[in-house]
Amino acid sequence: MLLSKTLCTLLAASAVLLGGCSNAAGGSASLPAPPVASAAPSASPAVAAPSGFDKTRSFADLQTQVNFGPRYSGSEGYPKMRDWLAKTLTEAAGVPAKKQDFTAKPGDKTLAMSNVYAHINPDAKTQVLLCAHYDTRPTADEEIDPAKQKQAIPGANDGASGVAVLLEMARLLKAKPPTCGVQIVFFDGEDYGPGEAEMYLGAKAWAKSLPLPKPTYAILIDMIGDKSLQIYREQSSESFAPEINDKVWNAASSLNMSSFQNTVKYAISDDHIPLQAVGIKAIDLIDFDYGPWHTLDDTVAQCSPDSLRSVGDVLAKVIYDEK
Ligand code: 1BN
Ligand code: ZN
Repeated sequence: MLLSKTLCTLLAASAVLLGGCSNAAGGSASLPAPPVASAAPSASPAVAAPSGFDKTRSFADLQTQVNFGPRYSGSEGYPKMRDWLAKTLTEAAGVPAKKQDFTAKPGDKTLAMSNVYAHINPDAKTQVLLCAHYDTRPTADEEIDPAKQKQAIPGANDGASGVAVLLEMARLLKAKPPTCGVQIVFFDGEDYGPGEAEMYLGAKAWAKSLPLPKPTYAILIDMIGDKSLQIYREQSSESFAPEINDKVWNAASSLNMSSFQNTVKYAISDDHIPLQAVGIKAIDLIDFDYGPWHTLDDTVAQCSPDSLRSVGDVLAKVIYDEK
């Protein structure tokens, strides 16, 4: 069964469901307001200074990935992406990136896949897992033209955006080490498909063997680079780990991030579900109101450096606030 907006797992959150399964782009969302640094100490709570997240470098990482072409196991761009990712993560985090190799059997295929990860500050008591998928969907299922449906998506937002934010996070954490430990994990096979039985393959492999110690909690980011960024609390995250959603939305509020909407909107199946299944408090930050979802129009032109920075600044606040 193919995924579609009308069948999508979405749903539930009836009272707060504002837009059903539609995800028309170009809605009324506005770009996030940049954090304002206060000039002098004051009695009122200061607005936090920007984290140092370099949105230009992060956006360049997004562009680099798209330049590889489609990035699913078996594609030409896949080994280029995987090897670039391991090298770039190693340099960014200042610790060697590792690979968790696994064999996936989607449908009648047998495919080699790899999760790529690094562990910063492994001896800390609190361990936060930050994750994103680096593969891209082999089929543009949401195109209307059947000929286009057979083509692979560019995956600028759905794939490259999450990776771009976490690589820049790794650079931040290297420059200014956090008190907590941070596990950065890039999942393969999230979007293989066509149906959900052939998706979330890297997250399932990770959850099965947990190559790193079980984290205190996990934050997944997916499709967070679009120009009109609006991130709502996701329903499964809210049900399973409301306190982690609270950490994120409190951080967003303290940074005056208008792109973080403090209501539940969608229930999305994603890589956080296999993590939750093994008892990890995992949430998904995702902007599912994205018109070009699973189409050939999921391009760099749909994405914005400011959106990457908004998410990076919020994640940085969450991480640096951990003791
Ligand atoms: C997220 C990005 N997903 C796929 N690409 C997961 C998903 C599955 C989203 C089903 C909606 C419906
Ligand atoms: Zn996708």
